[in-house]
Amino acid sequence: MSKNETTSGSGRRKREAGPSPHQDPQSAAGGELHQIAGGEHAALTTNQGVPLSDNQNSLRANPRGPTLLEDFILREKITHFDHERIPERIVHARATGAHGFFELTESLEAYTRARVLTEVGEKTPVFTRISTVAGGAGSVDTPRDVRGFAVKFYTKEGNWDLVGNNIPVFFIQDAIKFPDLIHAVKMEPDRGFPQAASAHDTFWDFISLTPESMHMVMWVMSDRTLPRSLRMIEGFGVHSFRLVNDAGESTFVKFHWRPKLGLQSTIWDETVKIAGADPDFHRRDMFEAIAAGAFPEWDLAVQLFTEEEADGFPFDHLDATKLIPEELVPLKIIGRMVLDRWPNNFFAETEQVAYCPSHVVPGIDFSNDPLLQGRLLSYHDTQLSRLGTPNFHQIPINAPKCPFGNQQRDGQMQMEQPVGRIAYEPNSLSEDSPRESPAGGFRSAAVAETGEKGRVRAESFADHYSQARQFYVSQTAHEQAHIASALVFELSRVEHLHVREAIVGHLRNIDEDLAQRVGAGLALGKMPKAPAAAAPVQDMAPSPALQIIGKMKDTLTGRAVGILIADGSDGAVIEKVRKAATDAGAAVKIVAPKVGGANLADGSLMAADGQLAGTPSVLFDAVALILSAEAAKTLSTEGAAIDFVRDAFGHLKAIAADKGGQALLEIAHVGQDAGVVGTSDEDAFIAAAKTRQWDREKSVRTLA
Ligand code: HDE
Repeated sequence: MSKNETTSGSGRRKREAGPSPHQDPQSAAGGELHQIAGGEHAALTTNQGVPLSDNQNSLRANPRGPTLLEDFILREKITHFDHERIPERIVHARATGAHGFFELTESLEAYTRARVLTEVGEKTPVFTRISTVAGGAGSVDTPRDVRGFAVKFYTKEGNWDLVGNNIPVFFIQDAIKFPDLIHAVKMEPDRGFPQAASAHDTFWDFISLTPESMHMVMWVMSDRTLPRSLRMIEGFGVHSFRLVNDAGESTFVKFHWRPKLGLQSTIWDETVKIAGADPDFHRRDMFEAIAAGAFPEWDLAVQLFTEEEADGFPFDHLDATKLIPEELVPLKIIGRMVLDRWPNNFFAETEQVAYCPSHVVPGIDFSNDPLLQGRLLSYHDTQLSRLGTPNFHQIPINAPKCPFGNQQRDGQMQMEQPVGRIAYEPNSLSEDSPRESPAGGFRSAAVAETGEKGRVRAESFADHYSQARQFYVSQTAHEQAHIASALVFELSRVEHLHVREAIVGHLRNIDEDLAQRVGAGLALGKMPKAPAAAAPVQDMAPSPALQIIGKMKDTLTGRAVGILIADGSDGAVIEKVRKAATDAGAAVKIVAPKVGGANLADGSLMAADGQLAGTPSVLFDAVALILSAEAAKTLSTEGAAIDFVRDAFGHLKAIAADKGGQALLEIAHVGQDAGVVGTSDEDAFIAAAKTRQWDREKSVRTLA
């Protein structure tokens, strides 16, 4: 093709408008200096500002000859492309990020001088990044995994990063064990798999030799690690931090995020299928919610306690494998976070954002939790490697939104141009160079430290099983069955029998019934001996706040209903069900065998939001089947239709069906129960759609 035949590219196409939830595009595109005379677009240029005449063809010696080395345009473009990737995060590589604000509703003035926690009504901008842990940046959104929950508050006194997880405890007690934990869970080094999965030998081998991980293991095996939406997870700062007031007095604090939509998880079989149906399930959900103005929201709550109170707890709060039950120290809601703006650019913001637990502001300080202490080193170090320069704070997503400055200089990618001859402090040569702030500047809490130096674990960290037991006994029977089944699934993937046995041994220290169920699920035959516990296992009072089912909200807001239609469907029934679900707050999507739509009984054409084969019922919280008898017959040989109804039933979802819909249910051998209702009773459908039909589960799968 000769140059003149070129048709695509920089030519005359308008920029795509697209559904964009951006509300505050910061960057009016550069390049206005290069307007083509009479043209409507800015000129496409090299990075040196040279306008391009042709972006489709490289420079050839002749039309069929070699490409010339002198083609600086080709070289610049390809070289830049070659360097587009930066090292992905060693953990938490896969994520969704969004902008928003934190609004304080309750002052913590008595406890802290941090203005972000004392100025009621103040809206502090935030950037929040929610991640999986084990998988690479291109892995799916829905493995069984912990979710990272990192919030950067751009406060008036500098950036405060609250870098937490959706589980309030962690696997290990000391930072020195972290590289081993992560190496064990990541893909095995000789084979390069499994990706984003803990169900393999090296993870469970490490866990079997690390009894302190047992509490976290209970959480990870629960449906907490299978969230329905990132908008429906809790967040926890995990460690105890300190709040420090004007008088220099400090109080311990644990931070909690509570989702407005309540908690909701998927179930394992559903999660596995979602991964295939939509690898970006969570990212898309957040994008669509923000685009629709249904802004994800969380309350920020704190647990406050003194050193003396902590001394009375039956565990050590400096041990990150322990939580403080809400029944012991109640949660106090102090504000809310709303995520209302999708990033302008995924790489510039979600990828380049650099969180560090060491980023605190005056009035917030650290505790001696040895895991936290290690994190204070790790995150800054990892940013140096990922972003390649100590100037990463100058990248817009990382830069404080308050004035900042010091005498640090130079380095790679220095974007500032300091003026004058002063690059040190103190100095007497400059009147306006930055100085210390003795009154308002950051001061560490004056905590007395005594005792002997040594590589030791505090005796108060020795109890590894009591809170694991408390978590398990606090769950509903359905949730307990899911935990037992998850353990059976994961351990069934472990090739080494001694590792399976060792885990079941630990479970015996947690709950004998759980251990028996898992032992039976693995067909162990003889139950292994429980290892000696380093501290007596205590029976702590059950804490219903640890459940998911107990925290599910009676609402369809944030949830989705899928309506399966085909040629001959009744339009009036479709509209009735659509209205009922929409009125109840659900997002409704029409699914049809062909994306162009279906010819309804009255002859009209109804467009579909999704094609049946590509829009399985796992993408919805409840489904309606509105079909003619003829269509039900046609769909009887359509695997996607059979899976649609079988999965909806198997995943414990409400199903509304008209006569044709019922016929399809029969063809698919799907049973009947209180969650399967006629389309004439919208109220019954909506009520059933707000929950899952938990009692159905025993009729559809064998749980441990
Ligand atoms: Fe992290 N962790 N971590 N972690 N972590 C990182 O920092 C580390 C831990 C958490 O969205 C890394 O920027 C050590 C607990 C989140 O960008 C790295 C230890 C908790 C994120 C790192 C822990 C977390 C990270 C990798 C044991 C919950 C993603 C990339 C002492 C409270 C933040 C990066 C984002 C990321 C180290 C344990 C949460 C390597 C050494 C406990 C949410 O620095």
